[in-house]
Amino acid sequence: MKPNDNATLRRLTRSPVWFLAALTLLLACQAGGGSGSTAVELSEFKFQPNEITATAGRPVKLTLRNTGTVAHDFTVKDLDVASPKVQPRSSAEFAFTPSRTGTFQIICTEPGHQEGGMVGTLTVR
Ligand SMILES: [Cu+2]
Repeated sequence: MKPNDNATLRRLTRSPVWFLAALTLLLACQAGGGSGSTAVELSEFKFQPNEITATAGRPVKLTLRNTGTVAHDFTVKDLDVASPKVQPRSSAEFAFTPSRTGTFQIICTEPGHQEGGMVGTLTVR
């Protein structure tokens, strides 16, 4: 490597962009328990897992995987959190940041699904 390249490398590693990228990665890991994202399976009529814990102000990254035969979503009305609709045999990456602590109900807003038992609990500490 030429001296010039070293100087470029030093400038790059000092750049705030790298710091932000590292910070984002760190936060993502904390929210997802290491892999960066928590897998949640959606089907008729349940969330698996149906209990999710999070930290207020920290992003929660979910991979929503629909293993059922109709569309589902992941909604927490009290926190204004609503995922896009996930079609059968599809996955969607979905992230949100809980604004406050508490225990909140997760539901699927497709007609009849909440009533059918498609509910869960989000605990924000
Ligand atoms: Cu549903």
